[in-house]
Amino acid sequence: MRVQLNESNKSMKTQKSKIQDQSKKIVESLPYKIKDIALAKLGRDKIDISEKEMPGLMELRKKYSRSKPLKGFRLTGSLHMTIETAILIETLKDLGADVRWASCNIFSTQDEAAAAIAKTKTPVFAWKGETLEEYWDCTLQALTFKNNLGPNLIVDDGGDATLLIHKGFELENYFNEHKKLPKITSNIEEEIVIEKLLRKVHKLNPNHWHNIVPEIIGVSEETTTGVARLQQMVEDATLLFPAFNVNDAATKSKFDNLYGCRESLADGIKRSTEIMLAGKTVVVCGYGDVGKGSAQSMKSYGCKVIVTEIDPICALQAAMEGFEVRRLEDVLKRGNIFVTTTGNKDIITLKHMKKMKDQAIVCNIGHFDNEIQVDALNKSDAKRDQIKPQLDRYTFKNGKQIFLLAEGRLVNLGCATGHASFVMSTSFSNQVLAQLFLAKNKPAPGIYDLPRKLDEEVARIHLKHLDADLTKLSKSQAEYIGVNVNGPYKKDEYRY
Ligand code: NAD
Ligand code: RBV
Repeated sequence: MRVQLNESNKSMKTQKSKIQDQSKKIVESLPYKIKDIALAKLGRDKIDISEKEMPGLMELRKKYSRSKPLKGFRLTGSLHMTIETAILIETLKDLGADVRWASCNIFSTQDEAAAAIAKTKTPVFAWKGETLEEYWDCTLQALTFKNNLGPNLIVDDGGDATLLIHKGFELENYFNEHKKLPKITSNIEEEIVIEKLLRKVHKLNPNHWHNIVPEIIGVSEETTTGVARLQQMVEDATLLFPAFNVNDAATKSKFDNLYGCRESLADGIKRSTEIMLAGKTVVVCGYGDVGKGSAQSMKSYGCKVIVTEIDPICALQAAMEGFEVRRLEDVLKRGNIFVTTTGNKDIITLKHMKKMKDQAIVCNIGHFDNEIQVDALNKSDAKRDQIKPQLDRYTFKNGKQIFLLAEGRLVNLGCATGHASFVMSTSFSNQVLAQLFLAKNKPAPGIYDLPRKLDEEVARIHLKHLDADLTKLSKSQAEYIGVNVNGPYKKDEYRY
């Protein structure tokens, strides 16, 4: 999809970057900020092992490490600081980029991965268990290069780096128009944190975001929710730079979201609770790509799976896979485990949790924690006991107890280590291809998709690793079905 920006934003894009005010640093100069550099050896060992499971990234290194197509580009990443991401970072560096990194979730960092990256003198700002203030400080650190310069390229997951820039830009616009800053009116904790941080930046340099935006070539977005945010910005005509939709590459969403969650959901639940899954009733809210993987996973463990959906097509798919399709209200007393996978808000409310049966487990694998009403639960009369980090037990007044995993944040990354390396290799190969596309083409603002041919290339590389033999299409067969012998083999609309 390609959508143009409105006129005012376009003229902004052509403005020359103003001279940076170097006297006041936007952030403290730090080589990195992580949990413990002594974990670097463990991180490096894990990276060495995982590299063998990430053939796509290794192939891209082989292809491009000599020509260094990302040389001269400042690149900010805001994506879970895991072992797989460490291998992505080292690929981007191998291709020449000057990289700074933060995680995109307060619980998803693998501290050993961050340590291994810090050890290579790459500025990384991430540790497991950040506060919200720390999280947004880390995002700002990742976005701020030497002399207060911003990035040329961004790898985003969920859109937080993109959001901070846009909010900062908007605040400066308000100030320029009204000669004062607006009052903070939000009552959402995270929004208040962001607004306060932006006011701190504004005090140091009232033009900081206007200075850095003209030098941003584009962002590549990893996940469904981040893409939805970008599409909203395009509709509102507020998107300030081009964006590449990595999520909707077939070799991303039809693999990572599905097969990745099929393994990492169970990993998160079991590492956290150590519960026997067989025989349990699991309610999976949402039956998109993540929901399909999650439901299949739980079924394979011997669980009885119930699906909730709003979309009749997805609901019918679930029913034809043999899942019971019900409304959440009607199965609160039946479920032992509840998983949200919708990318939507308020899926499991406080009212729902109050009605669940004793010892129910509640978790979310969607990108943001607002799928479950965690704030309301914390403000309710339920008593909270932390059993261990990312495992909380709530006891209601009537003595009934439920468990909440990862405080409602994505359970596979909060309670385990996210997806396995192989499937992240397909996702991250698309990330690298997107970055190469942005750096080379410097496209006009809009949202771009990966050409199907490259998607097929990503799949081809990974097929080799699984010892699979692909059938060769003959010339006459190709003509008969109307495709090229060398692909692409499907039309853009094909859904897989
Ligand atoms: P999707 O759009 O394919 O699926 C979401 C589904 O939820 C849709 O079918 C939609 O109809 C349904 N839904 C929406 N509101 C609902 C409601 N009120 N009740 C029941 N169902 C409802 O999206 P996806 O690719 O499956 O991604 C889902 C979420 O997971 C996103 O936030 C995405 O960013 C995130 N994600 C997380 C991981 C991870 O590793 N944790 C991996 C990939 C994606
Ligand atoms: N995800 N990353 C990992 N191991 O680094 N695991 C999952 C990892 C990504 C996945 O691509 C998904 O779209 C995103 O996390 C949601 O934030």
